[in-house]
Amino acid sequence: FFFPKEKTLAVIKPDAMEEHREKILEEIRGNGFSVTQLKETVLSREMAEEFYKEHREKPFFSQLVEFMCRGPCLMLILTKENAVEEWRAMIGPTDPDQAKETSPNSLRARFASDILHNSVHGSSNEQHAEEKIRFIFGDICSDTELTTDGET
Ligand code: DGI
Repeated sequence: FFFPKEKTLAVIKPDAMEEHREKILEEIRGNGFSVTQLKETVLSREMAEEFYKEHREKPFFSQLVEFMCRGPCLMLILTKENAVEEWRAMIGPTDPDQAKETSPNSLRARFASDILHNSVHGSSNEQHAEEKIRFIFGDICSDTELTTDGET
């Protein structure tokens, strides 16, 4: 059987690293994602600004950048059929108050403290996933490939 695998970028943000990291990793694997790359990084201010450049004009941009570099993040490439959409569903809406209403089992509903400190990131579409994966991990994983389970 050939599965068209899709990749997405997941980030465990600084607020969730100490208390929730292991639980989040366990749930990622439990939901059938393969973690194909993983690295722990403290983002520089420049990297955080570039990572969230789409939000440069937003009133919360400086808070967001500050928060993202306040401690280590765990960056992961997740691989699965329909990975982008499935990881977004697992993390839930941006605002944990909304998440508690609409998706109480989501990671943000359970672990996020507010709309800024919301524990996890997930790419919103395939193009973003590819761009952010290349930005964080370099060019090694930027191709799309057909894989059989367990081999490339
Ligand atoms: O894709 P998301 O992370 O769900 O949401 P996004 O791309 O719209 O926003 C990126 C991050 O910016 C989000 O995870 C937290 C922060 N953010 C978004 N909207 C607000 C916000 N921070 C504050 N303080 N206020 C907001 O309205």
